[in-house]
Amino acid sequence: MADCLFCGIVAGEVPAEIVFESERAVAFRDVNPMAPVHVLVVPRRHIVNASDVTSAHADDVAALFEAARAVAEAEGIAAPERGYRLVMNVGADATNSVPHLHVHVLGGRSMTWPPG
Ligand code: DGP
Repeated sequence: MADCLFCGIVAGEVPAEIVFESERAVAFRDVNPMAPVHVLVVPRRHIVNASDVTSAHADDVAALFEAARAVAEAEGIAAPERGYRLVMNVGADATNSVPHLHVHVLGGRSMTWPPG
């Protein structure tokens, strides 16, 4: 989609440190990491956010979770030995800033609950 930052990364038009790619998903390091491992997993297909997901996106959403697991394994934070947090922000109160569906994969340190 034109003017979408993450579509630009998926297309290779915007630089990013890509750590995993599959047919339907791309993973790259967050430019502003909140943890030793902070990777964003996005569908290649433009979907605005989690509240826009329908059954028509089932393959894309499955690909997101498969990619997140692959990232966790590659980064050495997979459960049960370590563990990680998956976050999807939706809307202003959640500080959602990029309107292209993405999962934050956060790990490499102990997390607090509830989140701040
Ligand atoms: P969210 O709040 O869930 O919309 O998070 C968007 C994330 O995207 C935020 O953690 C920072 C990251 N981000 C913003 N611009 C860029 C960029 O140009 N490159 C990369 N790699 N990450 C970005």
